[in-house]
Amino acid sequence: MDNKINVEELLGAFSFDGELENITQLHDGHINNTYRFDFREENGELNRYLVQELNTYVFKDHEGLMNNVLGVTSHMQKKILENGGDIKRECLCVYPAKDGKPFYMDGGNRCWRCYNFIYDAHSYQSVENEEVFFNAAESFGRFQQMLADYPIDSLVETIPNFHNTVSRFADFKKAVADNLSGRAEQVREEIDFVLDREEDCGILLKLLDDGKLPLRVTHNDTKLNNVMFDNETDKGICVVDLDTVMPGLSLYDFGDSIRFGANTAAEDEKDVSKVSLSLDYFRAYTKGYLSSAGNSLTKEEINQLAFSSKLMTLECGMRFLGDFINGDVYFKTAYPEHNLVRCRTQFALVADMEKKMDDMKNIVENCRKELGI
Ligand code: GN1
Ligand code: MG
Repeated sequence: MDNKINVEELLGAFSFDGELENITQLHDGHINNTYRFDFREENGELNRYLVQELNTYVFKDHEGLMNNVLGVTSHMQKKILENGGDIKRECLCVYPAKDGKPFYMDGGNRCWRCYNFIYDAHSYQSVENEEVFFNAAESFGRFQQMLADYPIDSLVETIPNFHNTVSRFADFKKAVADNLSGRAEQVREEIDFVLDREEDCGILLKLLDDGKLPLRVTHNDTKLNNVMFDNETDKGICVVDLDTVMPGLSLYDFGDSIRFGANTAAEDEKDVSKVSLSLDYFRAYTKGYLSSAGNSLTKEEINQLAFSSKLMTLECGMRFLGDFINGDVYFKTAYPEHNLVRCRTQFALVADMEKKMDDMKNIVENCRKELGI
């Protein structure tokens, strides 16, 4: 996506209150382009909006996606209001375009949407202490609880087979076979790392097929920076980035959180010796998640929490490596080897989790007992 935006056109497309004062690009995600628009009213009041360009290469069905987002946010807003909460701080709110649609297609066929900007809140790019991660877990657990009674069949799959690790594995093998960028030869070791773990890819899907794991409404992109934390209390107040809310396994959400947050290094750390799984962070997240969502989880879901962390890390690494081999067409990259660096951190983390799998399972078991679940 190109970075130029036609401000005049966007000002005409949505109803903003006040005079435009400032536009700031926010650089959090790997997929969409995000801006904060600041408007000043005559009485001095500042109104901030989150304006986002949806990546339509990644999300082919923008209409279905925005209907999902409208549906789940309305559902959550009702619950938040019933609990006396503040929807503009605890939930994303879609501000429709002037034509009433939840998005706006500009003259260049780019898709835009507008949300409330969550005030007095911040996000984290990495876990700073156990409490932060515990609070993130509580937020994602609560999020799942709020959507537990949402009509799952009304959701479209915004990216088909998003966490289907068997089809991800097949896509990966195809990327290697096609070798569109000609880069496959230089990453033989990384390719073999994935191929050696084919069996892991089918484990959760087999449990789902056998009726041993339930399908739920899940977030599917539970990175730490998709939670907004209150500036005063540092509690997680709002889960954002709802583009991949779809039917899925609770384990996808748990595992992906661990992948990102319990890594002692950044997702794109070049020195892989810094990468490891923090068992303390793993424990903190497990406690937070089980204390908010634990009662509704089945025994088998709890049994698979540790394994799901490894599987989601493997999946993400395989996606980064596949994209590197495809020529960096999916994830935004800041330099040519970026996806390769990212996949190496993921594989180093998988290898460390394999060593620590028994410890991780014991932690889950102890947390479960402690909480009486
Ligand atoms: C993408 O957009 P962002 O940065 O929250 C990706 C996730 C990956 C993540 C890796 C729609 O998430 O699946 O886990 O990057 N989102 C999509 O950092 O592909
Ligand atoms: Mg995001």
